[in-house]
Amino acid sequence: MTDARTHPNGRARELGVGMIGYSFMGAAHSQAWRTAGHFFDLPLSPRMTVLCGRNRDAASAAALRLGWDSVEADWRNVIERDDVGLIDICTPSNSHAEMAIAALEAGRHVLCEKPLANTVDEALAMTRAAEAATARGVHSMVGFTYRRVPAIALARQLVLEGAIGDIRHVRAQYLQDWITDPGFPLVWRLQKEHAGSGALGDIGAHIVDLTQFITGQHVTSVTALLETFIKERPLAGEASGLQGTASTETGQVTVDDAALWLARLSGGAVATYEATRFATGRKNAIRIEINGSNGSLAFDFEAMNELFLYDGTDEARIAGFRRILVTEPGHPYVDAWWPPGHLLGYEHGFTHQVVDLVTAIGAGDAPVPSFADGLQVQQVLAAVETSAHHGSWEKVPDSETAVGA
Ligand code: SOE
Repeated sequence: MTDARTHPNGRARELGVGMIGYSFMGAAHSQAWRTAGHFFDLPLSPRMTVLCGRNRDAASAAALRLGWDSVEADWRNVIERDDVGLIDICTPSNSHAEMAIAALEAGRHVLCEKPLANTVDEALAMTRAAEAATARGVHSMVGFTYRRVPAIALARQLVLEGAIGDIRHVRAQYLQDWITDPGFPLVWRLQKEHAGSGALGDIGAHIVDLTQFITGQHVTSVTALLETFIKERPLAGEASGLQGTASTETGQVTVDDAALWLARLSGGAVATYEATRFATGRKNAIRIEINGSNGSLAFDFEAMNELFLYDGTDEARIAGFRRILVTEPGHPYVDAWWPPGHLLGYEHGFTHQVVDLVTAIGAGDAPVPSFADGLQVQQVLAAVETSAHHGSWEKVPDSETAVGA
């Protein structure tokens, strides 16, 4: 069942949203729910019905700040509410499976932050629940938000149109530096029981999804190494988003600080991946370069409105990487925003994610990336971990086989 009452303005039915979690991702998702319907024509009108957090006082303060109508302290109550048709899961990844499966079984659409889960088994159970729910008209999506950055969506269009020919090389890096200080506390993202893995799942998952999205090829095998540079850190006092205060006691870091791997892709391309939170000076640099038989593409999220295209058919005298400022009305998602050259930012990807999700739900279509797509990324992450452990080349199982198993 979905809550879809007629909107007072008569234009679109309402879609009641219940969001669980309200930290960094919760704030980004709130911005998207607040904004999407004001800039894009949506078939349903999202209503920010309820925000959920275990600490009711903190959740109430967040609801007020972020624009939610009401508050619940127990996520099970959110799923039961008949004014909620969609559950948005913005909690640490160890809680995703239980929440998403319960929500889908209760007939609520689900948007779930990445990585889909902490293990392949959890992701598999979520995918099975999602596929059963789809048959009942209940939809789900995993939040690989960066797909919705206009320059990334344009890169995919160009590759699919054959602008750079056959893909030979994929080079992907996700570089951050927010834990380089050994005094930085042991926040949940550094604990395996909460986060599943470190840089690998938190940011490596994004570059797996992005490279597969842009190229249309999936990772078939990997060989990897993982490194944890700082093995013990002060326990966290207060933590919020990517910040936290340190206590005097210390604890073990149980995840990777950096993950590097080589991969083969299904269409014959070879790839290198690097995900680290120790790239001093790089704040949120998602760098992707793709070399094809006729040209290349290059992107860096720290200049997210730009895409570089090298056209190998250009005369040598004038050949070179061309900087495309991806702010033209004809570029993906851009028409709804500002005049050319008036740049978009980090939060726009989240708004586009809501737009794509609500558009698909309104049309009765299955949104992408699906939980099955999230499972496939999880299988790549698992193969990276196994490879790093054994020093082996690991095949990534075919996710359809895994789901049907
Ligand atoms: C922390 O590394 C983080 O917030 C990730 O969890 C997000 O997915 C990424 O978008 C920004 O960095």
